[in-house]
Amino acid sequence: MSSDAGSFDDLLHEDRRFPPPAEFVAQAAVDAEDLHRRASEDREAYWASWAEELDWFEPWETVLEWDPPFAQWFVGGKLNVAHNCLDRHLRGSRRDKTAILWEGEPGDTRSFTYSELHKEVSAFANALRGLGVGKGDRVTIYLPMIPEAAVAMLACARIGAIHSVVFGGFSPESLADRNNDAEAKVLITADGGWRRGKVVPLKANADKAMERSPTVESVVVVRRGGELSQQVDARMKSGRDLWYHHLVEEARPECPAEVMDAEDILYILYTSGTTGKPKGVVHTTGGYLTQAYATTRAVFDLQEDDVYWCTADVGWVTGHSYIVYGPLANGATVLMYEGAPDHPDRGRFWELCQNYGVSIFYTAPTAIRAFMRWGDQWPERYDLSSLRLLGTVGEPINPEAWMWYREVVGGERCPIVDTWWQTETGAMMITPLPGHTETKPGSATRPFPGIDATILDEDGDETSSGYLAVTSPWPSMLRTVWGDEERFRATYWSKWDDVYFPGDGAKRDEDDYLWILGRVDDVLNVAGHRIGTMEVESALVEHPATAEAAVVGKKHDIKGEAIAAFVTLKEGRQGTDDLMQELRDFVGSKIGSIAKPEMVVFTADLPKTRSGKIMRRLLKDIAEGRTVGDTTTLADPAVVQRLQAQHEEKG
Ligand code: 7RM
Repeated sequence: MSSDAGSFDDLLHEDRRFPPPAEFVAQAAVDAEDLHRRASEDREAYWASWAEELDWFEPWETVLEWDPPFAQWFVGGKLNVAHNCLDRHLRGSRRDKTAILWEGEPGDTRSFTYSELHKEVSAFANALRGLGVGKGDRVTIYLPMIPEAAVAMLACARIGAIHSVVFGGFSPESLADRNNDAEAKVLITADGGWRRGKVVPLKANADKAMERSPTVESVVVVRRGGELSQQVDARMKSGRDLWYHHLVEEARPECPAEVMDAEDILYILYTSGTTGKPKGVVHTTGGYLTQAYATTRAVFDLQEDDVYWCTADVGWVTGHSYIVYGPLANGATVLMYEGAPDHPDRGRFWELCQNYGVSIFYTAPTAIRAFMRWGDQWPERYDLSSLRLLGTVGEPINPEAWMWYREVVGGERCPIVDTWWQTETGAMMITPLPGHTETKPGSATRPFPGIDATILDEDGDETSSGYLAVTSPWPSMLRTVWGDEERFRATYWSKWDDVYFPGDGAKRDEDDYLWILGRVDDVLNVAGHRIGTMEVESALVEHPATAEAAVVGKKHDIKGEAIAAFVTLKEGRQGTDDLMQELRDFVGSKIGSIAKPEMVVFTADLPKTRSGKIMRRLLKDIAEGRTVGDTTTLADPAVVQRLQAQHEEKG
């Protein structure tokens, strides 16, 4: 687990309570009691009533077919996600409502009304069709946080192509792995993007990835502008690379939306697991959109004139469900920001909130802890009175950060929704409803109406402290792992019979509130990003100096967890500071900067059980400076003593 047990006991003694503010109770976007009642009377009819709020070309015949672990929702129904996010809003006054407000890191701005976005998406969808992309083909999207990221996703959805968005911080190698696993036909990237005043060279990375991406036939390049464009211009490979703006200029702006089955795939999103190879989580169309739509409306209490900002990157699931699909299906005005929160200074987010009149703000605990550390003076310098609701996602939030968020950002008036969910769940699962739920700092409270989540022990019996479990299928659940049904079964459905295992530990308090404690598997959560220990280990052992490597998470004040690597070297190699730096950079180049270990410890041996399993628990104790617990199962207990002495020496 990502934190030590002591703090969880403290959490359960948390007795601060925050009832929903009266304005939220009075004007809530949904009637929470009605939702709960309908969900408990007839769960399927309840979800169907949410689905009915969307536009369907043809109605479904059956709400749910459950053949564990395979669920089909809204069977036989036909719809198109882009149609629901765009065309549906063109009939009335939303036509000229702002869909996307965008600000680049350097301060440049753009915006799209729903009708403008519809036109841009349709033109690009035609362009993709022109490149031979059809229904079911895969398209990789490797873009910065610019409007074209949303346009590209929606254009794929419009023609029934399956997108696979790869976070712009991933390395060329990670990008190539994902291109190959999905057998992508087209790659969409940009000349570059801005991050902390520097250009992220996406096209150069894409070029490297293309050296071993044999299935990719065309590379579409968005001109983000800046000094890089000219260099990129010179390197456009004829017959392969195409400028986005040329394609869109030449394309017709009308493009009929493909009629998709409710169970056709909308996207693949790669996420880290317990092996060295990320999994392609598969989401489909009807159920996914229904739950993304429902939770956006209910959890954010979305009202027509809200300005909504989710600070995630579209490269993560939060960006998929809560920047693009959920908000746009609701006809919301979404703010998108390209860059870092501390550029040009640490007030940037609050300046954006003030300037755009942001009313709903959704971010991650790691960001909140960083803001807290930077000091109250930054938020206090700006007028944040437009904010009315705050959200968090990505990892457990400590009560101290929760209280700071409430007081300093939310002016003690904004309810906080702590939303638990995963790439695999597609949409929020456990969360307060702001006009209904009394909140407690650090608890995600209770399941969303229509979600059956509980806590089970190893044997599948209910307990108040154990593993989080989801006991019934839900509309936006992952359908499989791309190309690896066995892994889908093994990872999520083998712990108990027909019950989903999310990989998190949890506790239930006396009010039946759930407290999510973090991962119980070998998945780290570094600054809200999922990284598999095995992924980092595989990268480390690819370095010629490394013999063996073990990676653990180490508690970190801001990031939640930081990566600690224990490395044994090949005969004749010296564990120097230079090599330490080289290994860190090596992991960065293999996976991406987010995976760079913060701490590298060279050791002659790793602590192993007699059957040869590395005892990561002990390494974690060492990394966090704790006295090492039970070592009786170790093959050679002296290894740990040596490591601990070495660690203490270093301080
Ligand atoms: C949306 C997202 C999923 C993992 C999940 C948890 C952790 C997410 C919360 C949380 C405590 C929360 N997708 N997690 N939200 N833990 N409270 N509100 O983050 O696939 O990248 O990560 O994140 O461990 O399993 S994800």
